[in-house]
Amino acid sequence: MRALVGVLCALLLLLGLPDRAAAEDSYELWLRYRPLPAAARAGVPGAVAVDPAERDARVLAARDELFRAFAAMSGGMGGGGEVVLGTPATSARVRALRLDLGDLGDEGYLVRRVMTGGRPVTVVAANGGAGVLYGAFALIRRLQLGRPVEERSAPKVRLRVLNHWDNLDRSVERGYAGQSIWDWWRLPGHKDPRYVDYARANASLGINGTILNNVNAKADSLTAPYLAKAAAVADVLRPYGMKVYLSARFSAPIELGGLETADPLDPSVQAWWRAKADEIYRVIPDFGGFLVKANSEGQPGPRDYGRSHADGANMLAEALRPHGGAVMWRAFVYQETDPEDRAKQAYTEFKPQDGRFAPNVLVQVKNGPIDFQPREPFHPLFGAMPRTPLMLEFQITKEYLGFATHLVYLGELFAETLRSDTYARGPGSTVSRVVDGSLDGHRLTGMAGVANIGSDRDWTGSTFDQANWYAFGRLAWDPDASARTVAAEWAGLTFTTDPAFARPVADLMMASRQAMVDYMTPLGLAHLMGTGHHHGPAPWVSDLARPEWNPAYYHRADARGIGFDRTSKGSNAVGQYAGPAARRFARPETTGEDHLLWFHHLPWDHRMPGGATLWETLVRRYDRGVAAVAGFRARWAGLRPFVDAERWSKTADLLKVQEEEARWWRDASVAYWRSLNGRALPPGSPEPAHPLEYYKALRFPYAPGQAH
Ligand code: BDP
Repeated sequence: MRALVGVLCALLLLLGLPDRAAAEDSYELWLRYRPLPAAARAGVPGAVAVDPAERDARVLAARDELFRAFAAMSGGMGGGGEVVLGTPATSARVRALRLDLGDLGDEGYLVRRVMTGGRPVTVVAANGGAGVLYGAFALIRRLQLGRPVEERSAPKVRLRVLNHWDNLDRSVERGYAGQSIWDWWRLPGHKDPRYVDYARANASLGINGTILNNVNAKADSLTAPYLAKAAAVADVLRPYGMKVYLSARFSAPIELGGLETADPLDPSVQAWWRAKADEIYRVIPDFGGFLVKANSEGQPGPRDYGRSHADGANMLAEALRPHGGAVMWRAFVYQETDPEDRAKQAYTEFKPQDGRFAPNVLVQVKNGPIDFQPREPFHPLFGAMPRTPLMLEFQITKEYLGFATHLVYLGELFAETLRSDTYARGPGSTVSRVVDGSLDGHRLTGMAGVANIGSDRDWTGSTFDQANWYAFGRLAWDPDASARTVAAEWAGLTFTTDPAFARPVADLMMASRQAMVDYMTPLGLAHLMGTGHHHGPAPWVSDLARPEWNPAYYHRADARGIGFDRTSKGSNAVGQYAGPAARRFARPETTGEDHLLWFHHLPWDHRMPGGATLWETLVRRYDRGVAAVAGFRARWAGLRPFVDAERWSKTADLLKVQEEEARWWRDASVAYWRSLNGRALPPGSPEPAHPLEYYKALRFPYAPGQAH
């Protein structure tokens, strides 16, 4: 029997040979299986064995992925023995090895080299099918990177999900990579084969769920035809360990059910949601649950009926509970009628509700208190709601960070938030410990990333934006992972492991986020982007209907100074942080440059630690940002020998645009600040290319990704 399996595998290896002539168009992402260097090829396993009775689709998907990878990596010459994969429950061979899988949970895995019957065997073992799948991808990754194959790993966070802000007409809110990959119109009849590749990519990172539709949800996604479409997607994703979730519109009982109210305490509303949940689980038996944006930016919610967020979340949680589903209730709320500092409103609203949420509710909190800016301090809710599982929401798509044009590696932004110390339970109370549940003993934990995926051939609009999807997945698995290690790993998988390439690229990626902060919003400034589309600088805008839609609301600059006073003399947002963090943010001297103008309004002549004035330092930061991008271009030019023409050129083109746009940001911002303070530029700093009026007159009616 075993011999037969071996022959079959060898045959499949041959059939699975990839088309090497295929262009390098970034479609393969980091799953770019290529022949390994000759010396390493012999070490690639030549056969893959699962128990003949194995029925778990995830184990079978793992087997198929290994076939595919080994065939390509070995050039059909794999001789490094056999891989055995499975769980002790379903595989006699795995069981016989009596491996210690005790601490691996449902999704962890063990990859181990063992000798059985005098032959080397690589075993990929786990307690469940998902773990086997993740272990298989880990084995592939390690072979691709030329690392020893043994690894033991388990995710620290339970729900690792993407949030697609995708509309039913295939437009993507804040999407910069084409249309939605969800072809709702042709679903369920046609399932684009791309969904399988999407699932493979996510599974390779351990992402185990996806919310298919925009948080600004239409009720239609909950109608029977759209549930059938979502079910078809779920069928494709299931073998890759991914669950489907939906964004739920809170007023759906009115819009779909014909009820007069969506009041969460109304029995007819509760019954409607119960019936809806039952209906969903009939077509998607492993449905993950609902994501909800309520009473935020015009969305309906429980507050419309004088009820609390907990009332609303718990009502949905009750409908999902019999089926094992969860509610992800977003804390991104602010009201135009509320004069309170926008940075404070989520905390003010949610903190008092700690302890009131049902056990299957997670409150989903953005990384910072405003809105996915190039840099924000961590959200004060982290650490402030010990009795509620808080899920962290990052934005992978770069709405405020140069769309898919600018090269900005977000791994460092993510890691900066995760390692921030909230001090909520004393030193070491990092955001990562809030999120992984260890700080307050939560078992239901989660991390969400607003997806940057679209129908573009390269998925994310640029090759380097793939790294942000990658980094999100790796950090959701292990929030303590190093952003730099992840960057180097991604570069190795995506291009080449040659250290002469991977190292400088990882350096460039790590520097890219600070460069952007410097040329866009240095020293803690935020939300100065163009109205609506968020493309380019518009710090002068101050005439929009809602105060907090105006950049001027955030920078508060005038002839005398700049910055938002969030100390006790101002909005006292610092008071929402725990002791040592609050003390640090309370004074300019201890706040540090990164968040200086976020927390403080300072005179232009304020002396910075190095002796320069705030104004000089600000201009120098803009200059430094522009210079950094020029440096990235030069570095990328030097890396040309390592990269195929197509991917090299597109990246080079985008870097050129980025440099131009960095200069635009710098020039427009400097011109505007100077129009307020009337000061000269520091010596050697160039004049803006155009007068301020030129920048003010620029319009971008067709910028991508706009809400509609
Ligand atoms: C803002 C986006 C908007 C989203 C909103 C959200 O501009 O399109 O709907 O966040 O997170 O940043 O709900």
